Amino acid sequence: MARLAPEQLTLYLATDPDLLRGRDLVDTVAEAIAGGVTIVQLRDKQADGGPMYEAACRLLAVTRPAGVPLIINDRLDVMLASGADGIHVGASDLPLAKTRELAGDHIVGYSVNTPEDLALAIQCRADYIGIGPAFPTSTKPDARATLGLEGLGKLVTAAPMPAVAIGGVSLENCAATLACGVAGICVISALLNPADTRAAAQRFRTALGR
Ligand code: TZP
Ligand code: MG
Repeated sequence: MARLAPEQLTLYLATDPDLLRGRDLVDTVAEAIAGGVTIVQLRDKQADGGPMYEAACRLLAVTRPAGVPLIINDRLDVMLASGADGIHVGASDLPLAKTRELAGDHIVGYSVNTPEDLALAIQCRADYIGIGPAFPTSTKPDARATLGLEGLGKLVTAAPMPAVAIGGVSLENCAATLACGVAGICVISALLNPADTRAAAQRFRTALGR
């Protein structure tokens, strides 16, 4: 059985505690799912393992009943302990080969910015890749070179696994982004900056036409 259907990547929300501005994480994710988010990543670069584990368990209570996969950023221990659906790592995290080995049947996602990253993702059998940054973004200060639609398109075309575009994806550019061949888009600020995240997700689904 496939771990992840490409349709589940249509609208991917990655969370950021700084953008919640007092809103509850779980309530906000529930709103996002009600608006059409199809997959969620718990992403908190500052959190210790304990609070991140607790957040993952609380999130699973809303993602599981909705059939929405919950992916944990960076922290394989938190994924395994919470029973979340998958893990997303990048070049500076636990090596992808080790992550694949230890994650077993869980979903493994990998961040791709270069053909070399893609080669590793293929070799290590990543289930999906996040290609980016597609556009300039202020959410990730240490983001690598911006790819633009052309760079994104080249990597997508060469990728045998489903891909999402990440970095600066907005309502304005999401249709052109999807036209590059990605299975979906991964969004942080354009879903979390608006006070009404449910409405923002609905607008994305409309703009994507799927
Ligand atoms: N990886 C590449 S760009 C990025 C990450 C985590 C940030 C995406 O955030 P936003 O707000 O959707 O540009
Ligand atoms: Mg990482």
